[in-house]
Amino acid sequence: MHIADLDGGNLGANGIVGGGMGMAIGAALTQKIKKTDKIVVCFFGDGAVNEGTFHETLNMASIWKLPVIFYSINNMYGISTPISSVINIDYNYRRAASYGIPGHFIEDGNDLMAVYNKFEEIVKYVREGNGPVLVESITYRYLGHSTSDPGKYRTKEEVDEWKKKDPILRFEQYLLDNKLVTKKDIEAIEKASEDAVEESVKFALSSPEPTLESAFEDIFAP
Ligand SMILES: Cc1ncc(C[n+]2csc(CCOP(=O)(O)OP(=O)(O)O)c2C)c(N)n1
Ligand SMILES: [Mg+2]
Repeated sequence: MHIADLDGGNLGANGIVGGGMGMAIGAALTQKIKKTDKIVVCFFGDGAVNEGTFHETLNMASIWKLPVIFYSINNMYGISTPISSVINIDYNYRRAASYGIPGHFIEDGNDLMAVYNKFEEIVKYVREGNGPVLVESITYRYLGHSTSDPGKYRTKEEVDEWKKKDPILRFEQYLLDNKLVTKKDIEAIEKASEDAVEESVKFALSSPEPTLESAFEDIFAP
């Protein structure tokens, strides 16, 4: 979970639900002030949509017309809590109206090309300086929220149904059907991914423990 890749433009994930939203609009304000043509995409789960920061950041991004896409990943559960029990409307993207910004819905968030095409249109809109957008897509997670999640809030049948809509397998089929890759290419990609993970694990396990002093690095104290 706690990954970041600053060189690649990934500011990192956050253990505080909704914690990335304030950082996202800060990053978007930087782009606006510096007049770069960069935009920010802020990903968050359905569990974050009733946090105060959701409302505060969407409102501020709207009045300041910040170049940010708020991407609400609705897998229908915040840990074990069904989304329908905590919001009284069908979909969260409709809330965009209350901030005076566009709201977009991607019903099949497991259709990679549907997400890609929708984002192409939205990215263009945001990059042209029109301000923020709220997007919501529907998807699922097969495993528990964490290793301590026994998954008693949903049935095995429900999970199995969603596994049939797996976005990776469907995209693989799309690429094969359109003759963009061969089975061999796919095997090579899978092998390269597995090797990269193995190498990373080896690197992590063979790295020294961080020193106590490093806990005080990069801290701002006036
Ligand atoms: C501010 C805050 N409140 C509560 C928690 C405890 N918590 C961790 S994850 C989570 C729900 C997350 O829901 P969602 O983003 O939908 O994740 P999913 O269960 O789909 O993986 C909560 C309440 C937290 N980490 N931060
Ligand atoms: Mg969720």
